[in-house]
This record gives sequence, structure tokens and C-alpha cells, in this order.
Amino acid sequence: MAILTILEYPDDRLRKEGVVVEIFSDSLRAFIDDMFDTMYESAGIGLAATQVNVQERIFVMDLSKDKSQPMVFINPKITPLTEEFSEHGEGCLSVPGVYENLKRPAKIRINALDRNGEPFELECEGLMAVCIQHEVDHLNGKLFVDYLSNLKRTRIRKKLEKQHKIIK
Ligand code: QAP
Ligand code: CO
Repeated sequence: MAILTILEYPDDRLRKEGVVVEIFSDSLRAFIDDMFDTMYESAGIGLAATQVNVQERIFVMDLSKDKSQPMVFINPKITPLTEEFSEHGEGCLSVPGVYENLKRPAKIRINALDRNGEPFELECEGLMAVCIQHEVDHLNGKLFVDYLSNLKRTRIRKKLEKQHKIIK
């Protein structure tokens, strides 16, 4: 059990891409457990490995209110299942205190591997589809603020830089 440090925007390390996971070891599974501890500790619903400075294609998610639906996705691949987009409010543990509406494909399929390297597939919409797309973006070095206007993103960057100077 360990709480990992979550990198915060505009940290450049959030821009690194995750590499494909090839070895499914006990140490990988221990890291995944640390990711859950870290996400639950911060009251998040999704956390990508790149947010804790580990450049591998892994994310965890739990959309339940009582930590009862932990899900792990390794080497995920998304396929949009419709041309329809839907709008949803998003936040990010790496961009604390910021919430904005974003449009993303409404329905997706995700193919991924579980913590033992077994493949699985899910079709989803609503919050689950939003969260999965948000987390896969992290593995590609992309953040939800990248979808906002330059003006909004600059304001968010300045606000967080100011907080970092005060606190850290
Ligand atoms: C991604 O984000 C997500 O600003 C996961 O002060 C979020 O868990 C996908 C959080 C919303 C879809 C909809 C953010 C916690 C958690 C904050 C999170 C904060 C405390 C964000
Ligand atoms: Co995020």
C-alpha cells in the first residue's frame, strides 16, 4: 500500500506517452494497487499511470460511490461506435479545482488487458465512456484542458502555477 505523488498541470512529464505493457508480474499488480490507493485517497474516479510519473499504458477507474467497482485497463484501444458526440463535465486529479464541459464521442468500445494480461472488451456510454476517453488521452500525453480555448487554458495554467508557488 502506498500513496503515489500525482503530477499537476502544467508539469511537462504529463506530456510523455505511456509505453505498451508486455510483462504481467506481481510488481505490476502491486503498482496497480498503489494506483487504486492513490485514486481513492484523492476521491477520484479515474487515474492513469502517466499521472504518477510512470510511462506505461495503464489506467484504473471506479465509478461507484463505495469503491466497489475497481477496474483496470492495460494497453487500451478505443473504437467510437457512433458519430454522435455528447457533452459532459470533466475534472482531473492533475488539474485540481477545474471543471469544464467537453464534447466527446457518445458511445465507444474499449479493448484492453486486465491485471493478468487477459483481454476483455466493453461497450459503454455516459460517464464510463467519458472517463475511459479521458484516461486514454493521458496515456497519449493529452489533457482535457487541451480541448479548451487558448484563453481558458492560459487562465487555468496561471491559476495552478500560482497555487504551486504558494503551497509547494
Ligand atoms: C476523469 O477525474 C473524469 O479537481 C477522472 O479537486 C472526471 O477523478 C472523467 C478530482 C470527470 C469524467 C468526468 C478533481 C478530485 C477528481 C478535482 C477525476 C479535485 C478532486 C478527478
Ligand atoms: Co485526468
